[in-house]
Amino acid sequence: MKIGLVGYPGSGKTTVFSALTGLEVETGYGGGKAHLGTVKVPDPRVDALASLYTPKKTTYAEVTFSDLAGGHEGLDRAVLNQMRPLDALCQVVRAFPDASGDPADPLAEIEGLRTETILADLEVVENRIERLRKDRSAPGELALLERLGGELEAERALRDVELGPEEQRIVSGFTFLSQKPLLLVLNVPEDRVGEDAPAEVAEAAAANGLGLVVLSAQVEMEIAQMDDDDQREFLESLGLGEPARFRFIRAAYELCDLIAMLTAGPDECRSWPVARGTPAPQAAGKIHSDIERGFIRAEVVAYDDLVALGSEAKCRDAGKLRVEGKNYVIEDGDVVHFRFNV
Ligand SMILES: Nc1nc2c(ncn2[C@@H]2O[C@H](COP(=O)(O)OP(=O)(O)O)[C@@H](O)[C@H]2O)c(=O)[nH]1
Ligand SMILES: [Mg+2]
Repeated sequence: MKIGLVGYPGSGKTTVFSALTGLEVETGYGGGKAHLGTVKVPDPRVDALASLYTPKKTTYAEVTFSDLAGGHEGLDRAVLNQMRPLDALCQVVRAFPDASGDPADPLAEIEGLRTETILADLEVVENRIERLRKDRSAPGELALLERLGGELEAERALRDVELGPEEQRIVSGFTFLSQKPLLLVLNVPEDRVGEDAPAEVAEAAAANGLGLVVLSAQVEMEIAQMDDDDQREFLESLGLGEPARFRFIRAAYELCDLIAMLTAGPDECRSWPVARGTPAPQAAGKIHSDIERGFIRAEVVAYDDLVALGSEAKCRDAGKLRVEGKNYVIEDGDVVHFRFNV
């Protein structure tokens, strides 16, 4: 899963990237390089399992963030095209006055990216329609694209257009930008970290059906560079339980429609990223292809039950340990042992 930090120049993308990854990369207008970094997804459930099992190793799910190159002129085609291979987009929106004193206009940035992605998609749709009208090879696809073209002209993002499974299949090859899951990240001034988003920004997010995370990239970067004790002390002084970037990483993870499958034992406690709706054998295949091939059954306890009762043995006694077959769909927070045979 690759999640892109996108947005206007100077909105704070590279600063957010540094805060997330701990990598020191050049910010500001000199920082025109693309960066990739892998980040652990903080999950208190994994921490709780680790204190229950005291395993040799504790492993969190990971996601990869990319900070796109260039874009000094705004959201030009080169920048938009870099978004195509990404699974999801997080738009960093500037809400702090920049060094030149330029006031922030978060609504204009949100509307700007929306418009640019819709226009880029419309261009792709129109080119394809023209081709299909000439060669008459795919009437079904033509009809679908004409419908999507109408939606885009009416300024609707494709993520808001309902598609059947077959339509979804046709559309998936186009890497439409306005169809990608999108999360808004409002980058606020240092003295507003504890506050809610301004009402008009919250309303814009809600109207577009988008998630919204408020943080200060500057503050998050400073926190990320402190040692653990200083971090804890600093967060307490701000009245915060955890850095805002943890909330952001979890929201970005959920944006990709990933859930956490948990495994626990004396060797390792671990969270595995699994696409929502994955049946047990395929989920087991994330751990090892042998387990998928030789899948017999999954023994499952819900995380909440395990933590409430304190051990798998107690879950078994209380009838909370379920034995599931190959059609079982893994749920978020399932703690699983797979039985298999190779
Ligand atoms: N005051 C303040 N400055 C920030 C914040 N985030 C980024 N900046 C500054 O804004 C400038 C542009 O940031 P950068 O991360 O390079 O933006 P990008 O062009 O979106 O990658 C840099 O000088 C940053 O130090 C913030 O939260 N507060
Ligand atoms: Mg940058």
